[in-house]
Amino acid sequence: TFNGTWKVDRSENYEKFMEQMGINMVKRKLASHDNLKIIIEQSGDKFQVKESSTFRTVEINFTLGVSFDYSMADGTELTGSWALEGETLKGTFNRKDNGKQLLTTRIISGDELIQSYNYEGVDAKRNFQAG
Ligand code: MYR
Repeated sequence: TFNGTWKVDRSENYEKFMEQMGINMVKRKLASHDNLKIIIEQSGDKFQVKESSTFRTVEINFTLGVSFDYSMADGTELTGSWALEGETLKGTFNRKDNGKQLLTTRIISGDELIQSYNYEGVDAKRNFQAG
């Protein structure tokens, strides 16, 4: 289950990923220490995600397989959906400004939640711990 409170512990290649996303250096520096916390509550195919960070607090509600809009902390807008494939949540999103695809996954591995990100050939990963 993905349910729980997850706090980011460490990131791999996240700055390169943000750079590929076109996020400027000042914002990248801030975002690499964003203390991101997500609280996930799944019930059936419906998810509620409460996201909080040094930037903002937002609540996102979505249903597996159903497209929704999501604004990134810097205002970049995405549209897309999550699907469950086996034990892996797979997110397929497109930027509204340029149509390019952002792929992301969430898996539980041991006591961590690992989220991967891919945009235009650059992969990154963030590991979250229960907290
Ligand atoms: C959620 O399930 O948390 C809401 C939907 C998330 C959409 C995809 C998240 C990608 C976030 C990318 C952050 C990028 C910083 C450059």
